[in-house]
Amino acid sequence: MDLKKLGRKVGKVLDNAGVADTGKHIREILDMDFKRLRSTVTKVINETPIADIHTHIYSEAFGDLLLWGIDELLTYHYLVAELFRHRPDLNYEAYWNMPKQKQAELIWDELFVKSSPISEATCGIVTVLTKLGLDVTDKNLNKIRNYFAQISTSRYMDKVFELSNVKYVIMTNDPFDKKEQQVWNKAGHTDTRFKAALRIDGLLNNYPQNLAEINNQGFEVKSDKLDNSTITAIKDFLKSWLEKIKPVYIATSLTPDFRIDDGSPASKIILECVLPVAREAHRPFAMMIGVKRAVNPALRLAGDGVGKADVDVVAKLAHDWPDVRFLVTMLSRENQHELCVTTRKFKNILVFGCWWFVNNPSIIREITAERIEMLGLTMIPQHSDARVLDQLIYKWSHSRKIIADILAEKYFDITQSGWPVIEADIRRDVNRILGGQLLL
Ligand code: FIX
Ligand code: ZN
Repeated sequence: MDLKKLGRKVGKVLDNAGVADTGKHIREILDMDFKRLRSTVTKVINETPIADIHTHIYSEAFGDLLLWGIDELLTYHYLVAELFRHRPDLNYEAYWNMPKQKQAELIWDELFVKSSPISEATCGIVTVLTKLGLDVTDKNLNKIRNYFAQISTSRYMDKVFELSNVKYVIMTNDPFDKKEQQVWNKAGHTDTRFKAALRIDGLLNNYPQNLAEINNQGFEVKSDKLDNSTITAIKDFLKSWLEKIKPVYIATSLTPDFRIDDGSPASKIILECVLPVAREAHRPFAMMIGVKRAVNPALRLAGDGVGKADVDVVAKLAHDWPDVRFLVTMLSRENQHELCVTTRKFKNILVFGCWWFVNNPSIIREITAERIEMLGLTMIPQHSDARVLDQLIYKWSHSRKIIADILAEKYFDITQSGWPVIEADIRRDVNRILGGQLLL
């Protein structure tokens, strides 16, 4: 007898016996075939407000650091890299000397009019425009621009948060950025949809260049040697920014060849400044590992590359600093499996997101399935890395779909072995991995 029929029969008996709830439960359990399960999982994932733990977008208080609208979407560095694939004849400087409007028109023409927008970054823009209800059939960029011209920043921001169902984003806040300093040194910002993260690449990866700035901010640091007084000054610098912006975590990106035991200034600052301060302030330290900056400098932001990194760095830090939480994401596809295994060994590692070059559907699917199989519901499957506000719409629409597919498969597997799965369970689990619970 098939389960559905059995479910209805047993449920009816229980109804008649006056225990309707149990009856409903039984029907729910036995009636949950894959399609039904997937649509329930999809519904729950779409209804769950997302905590987006890594972005490069800002609240309105940060003025023109906040990017939004079609021209910003089109000139996103992912599309700049693709433009030069389509137009190898194009001179880099000629492109950078163009006004943004012209750059956007060129990219629209090459990647959307003369070609089909099927790459992840181009199809993302199609998703944004259609989710906004705009007609793209005539591929008329100026008509699209009219839409953005007639809506205010704050109304559009509300719309984006509503359409993407994101409850808050965590920014990437650079203590060396002059515009950011102006905001934080004055009133700061009050939009609770935007939480802060203290990004310290400038301290670790460009220490000599930022020395003067640290001194300007009133912390006496010396150039060449990281002696005790400089170490103390750097710690005070970090503490002052923790106080000023109240970040959810301290973060940095690291190159593939980064080592924590090579005595380099970066490793010394991490071991003697960052981790002691993070531990004292109960703030996680987020490491985004595997980026090769400026592989092709002519492409500017679009010129960064990737390399396989040494996961032992993560294991050593997690081992040596058991009372510090490490949020870790790695850029290379080849690092993902080893990172999962290492994460199983250290309860103070929290893996998050499919970062940048692995933020593509085929790879998100692979990484997310592997993580669920090895880490269950103790990882954060995705972050958007949005640089343009509107990107929240497509990055979450695309990722929600993939995560829903994989979760549905996993739930289906256990239901087939007779494990009860009800909507409330799914909602609890999804809120855990996407709702920000794991960060608490
Ligand atoms: O280091 C980072 O946070 C990277 O995400 C960025 O540097 C990168 O440019 C980016 O936008 C990736 O999506
Ligand atoms: Zn980023």
